[in-house]
Amino acid sequence: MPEIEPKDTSLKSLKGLHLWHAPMSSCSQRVRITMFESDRTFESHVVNLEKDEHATPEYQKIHPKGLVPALVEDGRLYIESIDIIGHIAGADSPLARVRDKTLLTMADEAQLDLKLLTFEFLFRADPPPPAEAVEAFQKGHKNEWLQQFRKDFADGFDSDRINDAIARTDVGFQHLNQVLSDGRTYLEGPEFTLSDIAWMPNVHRFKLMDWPFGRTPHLEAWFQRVSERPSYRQALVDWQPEPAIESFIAYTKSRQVNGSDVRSFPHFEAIDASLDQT
Ligand SMILES: N[C@@H](CCC(=O)N[C@@H](CS)C(=O)NCC(=O)O)C(=O)O
Repeated sequence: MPEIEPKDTSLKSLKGLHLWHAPMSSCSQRVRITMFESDRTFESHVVNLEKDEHATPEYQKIHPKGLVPALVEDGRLYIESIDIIGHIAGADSPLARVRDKTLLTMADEAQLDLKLLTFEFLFRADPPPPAEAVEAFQKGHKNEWLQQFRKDFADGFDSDRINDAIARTDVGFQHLNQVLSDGRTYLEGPEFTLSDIAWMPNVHRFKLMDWPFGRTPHLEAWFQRVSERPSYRQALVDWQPEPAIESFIAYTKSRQVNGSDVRSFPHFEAIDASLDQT
């Protein structure tokens, strides 16, 4: 669903590119990388997700699901990060030379597992929000799926749900590793494209959890290459608040010490056990 009719009709009079985004949201990161790689400048509207600014009536008039990112170009509103990056790059650009969109669709579908695992393995580092903030979010945010997700997070996710998300994420990364195993430089071949951009934030995110990327060496080498691009620093790394990253790293270490990190879940335990037997 790339373009939608704005409920907030004032958006129709905006000129140029306007992006509603959040510093550490993976969907926003891929949009900013595309902006940078396409040499586009935009007016930045930061939505503070930690302060639940996406639960305000004003923001939900911009994005009907109350999510980031949202893009307005010359009065036309676009949501869904994969559609947005295609729109920014333009159909005829080298970035858009993506053969069959499989890897873009996979990146889109990986979002829910990335979200669950981010909340579990990174955001749990923060103290739980005060009761008033929880109530205000539940009252204000109209996205029922997100309301339920927040409740599940507060109650503690079921360990099978976490393990299933880990297993699906691993299947995705194994697939990318397989694609790259023919020695290609980028996911679609010799050229850097939107497929690379779509996956850069995901690999970056899982590195914060100390995901075992040693099992997918071609993917690891690809990430090393793409993370040397100026867009990675300027559109992703430079937007991250340093204290948040330090807290994630410390939290990941603490879960490793107490044996509750990503690698301790049955999916990886089973793989490690089978490797021990070979
Ligand atoms: N499929 C959507 C997903 C958008 C989405 O889930 N955005 C996240 C950030 S990456 C968000 O707004 N999360 C708010 C929350 O978790 O409360 C897209 O690709 O744009």
